[in-house]
Order: sequence, then structure tokens, then C-alpha cells
Amino acid sequence: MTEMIDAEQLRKKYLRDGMLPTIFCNGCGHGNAIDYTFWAIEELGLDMDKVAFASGIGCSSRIPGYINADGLHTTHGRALAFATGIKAANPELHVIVFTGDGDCAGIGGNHFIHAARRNIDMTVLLLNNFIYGMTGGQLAPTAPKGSIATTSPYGNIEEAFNICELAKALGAAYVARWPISYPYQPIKSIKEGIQNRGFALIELMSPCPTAYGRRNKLGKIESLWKWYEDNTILIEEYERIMDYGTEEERKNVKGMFQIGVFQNVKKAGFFEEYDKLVQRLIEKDDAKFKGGSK
Ligand SMILES: Cc1ncc(C[n+]2csc(CCOP(=O)(O)OP(=O)(O)O)c2C)c(N)n1
Ligand code: SF4
Repeated sequence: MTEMIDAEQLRKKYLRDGMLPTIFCNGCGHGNAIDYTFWAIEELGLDMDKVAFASGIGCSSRIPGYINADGLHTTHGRALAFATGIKAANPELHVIVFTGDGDCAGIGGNHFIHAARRNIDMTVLLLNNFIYGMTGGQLAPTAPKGSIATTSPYGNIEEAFNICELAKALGAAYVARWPISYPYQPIKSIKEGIQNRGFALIELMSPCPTAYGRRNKLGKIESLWKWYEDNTILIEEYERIMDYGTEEERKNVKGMFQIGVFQNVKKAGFFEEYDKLVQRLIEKDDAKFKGGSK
């Protein structure tokens, strides 16, 4: 870790001044993700010349523009495809992606599936606000059943996408979910995600008062932020209640979002496997050459 700095110095060090103020509405959770990422980078002592950011399109995807580092602000849904390209071109870089639930789980769902399945070494910060914020509040695939959106004015009839469970099932090396109102756990997860050599998904539940909270009558900014605390439960506590709790307790926690670290394993990422393959082929070729020259 480098010399201790305070929040103001941190922002001065990493923010791209000329891009401020941000586009974020009052009470939007997305800005917190910027701070958490800065703390994680600072605490790990990363060289910003060795970090590259990528994003798609959406309010959340504006974030790389606010960071004083190299980044790609790309097309809607394609952040992970571009991030894979960055990693392929320069495997030494730490690649960090900012993406929305629409960007990542909606239009970009297929890229997500394959980046996680291939275990490509990148850290994906998915800012899940249950809605397409930038375009005024269309239903996102992560929206809870019953949610009101411009495209579901009578309530969402679909089951929500549980993106963490999907990533876990695909064998992603690191998977975690936290509400954005908890500062320390996301920072720790971002650090763990960056340090992990495989695919890391950190889902941050980020309130959108403008397009989601208002329409779903979740009240003023304070009560909207509190909603996330009241409707989430640590994975371990959820499992304990499901195994040993009373029927009443089980009923109470059933619809809650589980938070915590879902998966944290060390396994070779795609480019490590690729390097091993190249090495194997070089050795094979070498042996053939030596054999032929006898
Ligand atoms: C190919 C394409 N389709 C649709 C759009 C319009 N569009 C821009 S942002 C967006 C949704 C953004 O939602 P999300 O990714 O959840 O991010 P948020 O704004 O909520 O942070 C859409 C549909 C686009 N820019 N490109
Ligand atoms: S529309 Fe929602 S996601 Fe976009 S900046 Fe405003 S509060 Fe944030």
C-alpha cells in the first residue's frame, strides 16, 4: 500500500477533472462505485499505466470517462467483448469493466456468458439498478417480479435474472454481490477481484431514484437506499435460516437478495491456458525439428 491519503486526495489523484461534474442524478448509487474502485486501486498500489477500463453504454457506462486512465467507452452491450480484446492485446493489464444491468445482462448477456465461461481475467463491476436508467426506465432483466417500468406499467411478470448465480454456475473465479451503501465490502471484493487471475463479477446494487425508485414508490432518496439494506441478507445467514430456521423465518427471507461472496476460487484464466497451449506447441515443434535433424 502507498502512503495514506484522504478521500479528497484520492479523487484528485484518480479523477479526470475536465469531465466533471458527472451526469449522475442526486441519490444515484453509481458514483460510489468510482470511489470504491479508487480505494481498491490505491490500497493495492496499482500503477495506473497498467490498468485499462472498459464500458458499454448507459449511465453506469459513463464511469471510465471520469477516471484519469486509459479506457474504452464502447457500444451498448459490448463492454466485455472489448475488454477481452484489451486483455488479448496486452495480458499484463488489469482490465476493469463498468457495466449496467441492461448493458451486461440484457443486450450483452451472451458476451457475459462466454467471458465468464472462458474465465477471462477481468474485473466486472455490474451496477445493478433494476432498470435502463439512461433511456428513461425500461424494464431490465434483473428487475424483481412486479416492478413498474415504462415497458411494464402494470408490473413485471417475468422472473428476474440472478446474474451472480449464473456467473457461479459458469465457473467464474470470483463472484460477489453487495449493496452500494456498504463501503468496505465492495472495496474488499474489488481488490479480491483484481487480484484473482480469472473472471471476477462484483454486482453492486445501485439505487436509481429517477427511473426506478420514483416509479416503484420507494420514497425519498434515504428510504430508497434503506430499501436495499432491508431487502438483502448475507448468504451465510440465508442458508442458516433455510436449514434451521422456523417456517416463519424462512418465509420472511425467501424474496430477499443474498449478498456476500458467492465464489472465490483460484484457477487458470483463459490467457494462462492459452500461453500453456502455445508453450506446448512450441515444445512439440522443437522436438519435431530436433528429431528431423538427426
Ligand atoms: C444497440 C443499442 N441499443 C439501445 C441503445 C439505447 N440505450 C442506451 S443506454 C441503454 C440502457 C442502459 O441501461 P443500463 O445498462 O442498465 O445502465 P444504466 O443507465 O441503468 O446505468 C439503452 C437501451 C443503444 N445505445 N444502443
Ligand atoms: S437515471 Fe438513474 S442510473 Fe441514471 S444517473 Fe439518474 S439515478 Fe443514476
